[in-house]
Amino acid sequence: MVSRPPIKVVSGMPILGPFAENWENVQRFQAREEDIVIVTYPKSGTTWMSEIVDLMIHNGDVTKTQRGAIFERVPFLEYAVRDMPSGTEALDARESPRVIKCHLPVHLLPSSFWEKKSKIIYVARNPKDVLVSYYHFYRMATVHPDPGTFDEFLQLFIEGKIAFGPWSDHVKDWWKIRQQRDILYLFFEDMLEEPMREIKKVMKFIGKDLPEDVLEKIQQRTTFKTMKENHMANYSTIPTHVMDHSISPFMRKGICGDWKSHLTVAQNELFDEYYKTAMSDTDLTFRFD
Ligand code: A3P
Ligand code: EST
Repeated sequence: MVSRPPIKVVSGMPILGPFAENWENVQRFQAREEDIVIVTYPKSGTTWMSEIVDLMIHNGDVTKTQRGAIFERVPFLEYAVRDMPSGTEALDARESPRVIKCHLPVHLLPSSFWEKKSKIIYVARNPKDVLVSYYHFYRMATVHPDPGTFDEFLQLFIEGKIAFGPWSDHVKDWWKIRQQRDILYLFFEDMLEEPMREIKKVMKFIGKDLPEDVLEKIQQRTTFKTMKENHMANYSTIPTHVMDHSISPFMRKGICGDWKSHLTVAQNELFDEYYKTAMSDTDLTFRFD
C-alpha cells in the first residue's frame, strides 16, 4: 500500500484515498434483512460495539469470536486497499447474519439498507475526545495523510476536511433520522458509564434474549483492558508499516475527557465556538467529562 495517500472526495465526502476506488460498488451494495450495521463517525467506539455485537450473535461463545481479527469478523463496508478483498467483496461472500461496520453519513448509506430494513446501531462520542483519538489514529495508521501538528489537525477537523467529512453533520443527521427509522442511537460515554445497561439495549434491539451470565461474560470480554490485550480485537496483527502501535496504540486510553490533556485553553475556546455554531440547530447534546 502507498504510504500516506491523500484524501479523495466521493459524492462530496472526503474519504481515505484507496477507498475511493471501490465507491461504486459500495453504493450498489446489496443489503439483507438480517444485516446488523454498526455506523459511527471514526473513533467513536466502532471496534467496541463490533466486539459486543459479534459476541452477542454467538451467544457469548468466545471460541467463535476468537476465530479471526475484528476487521475480518465485522467487515468494513467502505474498505478497499489494493491486492486485498474489499469490504463489499468480503461481505458479498458472507453468510447471514452479517455484522457490518461503516462510517458513512446518512445520505450516503447504500439505499438497499433502507429497502431491506436492516438493523442499524449508531454510536456517537463527544467531539473533543473524537478529535484527540482521530489525531493519534492518523499518526499511527499510514492509510491517512500526515495529520500535521495537533493545531493543524484541529483546524482540519473543524473544517470537516478529514476522512469521512464533518463530524457535526454525521452525528446530527443520524440523530434526526432515528425518529423516522428504527435506529438504535447510543453514546460512547453511556457505554463507559454503565456498560451493562447499553449491552441490554443492543440485545433487545437485535432481538436476542440472553441469560444474565452470558451478558456478564460479554461485558467482561469487552472491557477496555480485555480488548486491549486481545489480539483478535486490538489490531496488533496488522503489519507495523500500516499501523504502528509504538507511535500510538489502537486501544489508546478508552476514557472520557482525555481531551483535557491535549487542548490548550485557546484551542478549547476555539473548539467551543465551533461546537456552539455547528450544534445550534439540534437538540442532540454530548457529555464531555
Ligand atoms: P481512544 O483513542 O480515545 O483511546 P473506533 O473503534 O471507532 O476506531 O474507536 C477507537 C476508540 O475507542 C479509541 O479511543 C479506543 O481506545 C476506544 N475503545 C475501544 N475499545 C474500547 C473499550 N472496550 N472500552 C473503552 N474504549 C474503547
Ligand atoms: C479506517 C478508518 C477507521 O475508522 C478504522 C479503520 C480500521 C481498519 C483500518 C482502516 C480503518 C484503514 C485501512 C487499514 C485498516 C486495517 C488495514 C488497512 O490497511 C489500515
